[in-house]
Amino acid sequence: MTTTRNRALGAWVEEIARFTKPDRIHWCDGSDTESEMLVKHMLADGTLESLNADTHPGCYLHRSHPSDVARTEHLTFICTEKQADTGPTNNWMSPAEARGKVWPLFENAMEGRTLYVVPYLMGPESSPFSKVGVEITDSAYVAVNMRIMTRMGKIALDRLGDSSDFVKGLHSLGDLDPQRRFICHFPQSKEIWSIGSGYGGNALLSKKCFALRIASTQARDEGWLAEHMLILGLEDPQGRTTYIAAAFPSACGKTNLAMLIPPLSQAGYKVWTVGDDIAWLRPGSDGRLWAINPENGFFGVAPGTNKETNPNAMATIGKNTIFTNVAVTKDRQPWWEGLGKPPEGMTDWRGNPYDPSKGEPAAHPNSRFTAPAAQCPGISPKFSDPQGVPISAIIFGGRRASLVPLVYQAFDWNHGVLVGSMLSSETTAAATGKTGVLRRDPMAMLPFCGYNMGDYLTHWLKVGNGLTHPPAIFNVNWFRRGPQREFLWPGYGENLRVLRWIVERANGGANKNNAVETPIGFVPTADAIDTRGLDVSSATMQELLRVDTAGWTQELHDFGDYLHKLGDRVPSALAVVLARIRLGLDGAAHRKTAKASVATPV
Ligand code: OXD
Ligand code: MN
Repeated sequence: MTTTRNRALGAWVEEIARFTKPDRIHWCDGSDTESEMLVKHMLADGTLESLNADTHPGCYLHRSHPSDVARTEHLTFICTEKQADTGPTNNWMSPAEARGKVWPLFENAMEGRTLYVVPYLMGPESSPFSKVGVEITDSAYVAVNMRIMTRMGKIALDRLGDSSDFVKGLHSLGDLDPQRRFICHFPQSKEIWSIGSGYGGNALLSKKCFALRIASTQARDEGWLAEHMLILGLEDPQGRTTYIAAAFPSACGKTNLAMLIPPLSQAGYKVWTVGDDIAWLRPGSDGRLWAINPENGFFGVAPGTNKETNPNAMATIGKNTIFTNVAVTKDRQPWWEGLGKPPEGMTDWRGNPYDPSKGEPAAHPNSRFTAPAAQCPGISPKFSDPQGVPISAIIFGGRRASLVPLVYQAFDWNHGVLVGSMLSSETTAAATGKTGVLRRDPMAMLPFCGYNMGDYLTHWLKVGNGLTHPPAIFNVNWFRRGPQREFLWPGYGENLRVLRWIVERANGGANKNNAVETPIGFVPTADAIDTRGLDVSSATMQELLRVDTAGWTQELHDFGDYLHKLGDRVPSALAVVLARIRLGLDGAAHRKTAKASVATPV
């Protein structure tokens, strides 16, 4: 039985139900009563566990299967007729192969289970830029997470009306065997098939699958950008707010930056959170780039989150939050590494008594919270603005122990696209077991770009060159280390000092007093970043802002090799900018040698 008058949707649900054979079908309306009913069932069957209702009202714990604890990039496929359209950075499967290999796994997969139809809206309710998706899932946990992460239920069906323009996401837990786990994307038909995982980006199909992989292809076709970016508004003491979008690879502190609380020394400034993970950016009729956050909640990494690193996140997750794979204290409070000394008598993320002597973390390093955006104390008043916010600056950043300065500004849009495409980050121990392995991650979109990366970079050039007032583009690196591997920059709230320089540059144009031109871009002058009250010496500041000519020559050489690997669809305009920067570096190296030879008495 369907509860929709939308013919395309009704027919699709019937087709899937015939094949997957659920015991019952439930159409999600997104109401409180429905959520309470789902939670009650999950508490009864053990999918959820209750948490301390005094300290964490409305919060629950879920433990995923221990083999299903993160996105699985090697099992994630883009399914296009031609492999070249998927490109060298994605796993490719032809639609025919997917039909032969993945589709049969759905047969009878929902026997004994409920099929939930989850209609959802990506973006603010009345925004012309919002899009509708429908996820069919056999996981009630997914349904309640989707209710937090998106505008879910009736609101989406109302928006859809009788249109057949929606992204179809089919998800089943299957048997959770990694051998039978696939996450397939069909950009042409705007479909997603995910089987064998109940976790995060693999299962909440609105997020990485739709809002990035499928949306990036829609954006290419429709002239906009779907990006792995936070969005924030920085309000200055005069009450002017400047909006910034920033792309960082996973595990570089995006949520922390999006929710930054200025330290006391920066009183008068305020950061407003518009989004922490995804931005849909559109050229406006005024020639500027406008951004909406398509999501409605935060799916953040728990470990490392505490009152010092991210007080706003801590306030956000105090109620109505689902915790996944965290540890739990004796009095049933959620716990993770970063919250201080482990209390006695804890249960670890697998549900076993926690034994600290084993040296293993109590919470899984990728344990998460799913929390409503509206609960964030710093949520922007523009969060649900149908037009979104105008972006004045775009920031790229990665985790680099050496070479990359604390901040620099690209010369122009095309150079900014090069800077974004050069984005790279050193992996953390938690992710790979090896520290310091450099992973190239153009625009932080390596796992999320739904088409050929060369075409994607071409599209970036096209969108920016069509803007009369493009955002200024910057690169930041909070993670520079000194000789003892100590961090040179304090990071966290103090990053506001760098944001202030960025906003000043973006708003004031070329103010020669606050930057010097170097071969790699504009770098702050020695005193352009406010370091008052910081334990950062001027020598350290100099080191943080130094442009190491020889190091950059090598970096650009290595990047040239990488661009080559991205294939022949990389835009030649990018190679031209690269050559220009290399020439500038050669000139600087030459001037240095000449100066040295003049200075050295013979
Ligand atoms: C995320 C990610 O979960 O980028 O947001 O991995
Ligand atoms: Mn992300």
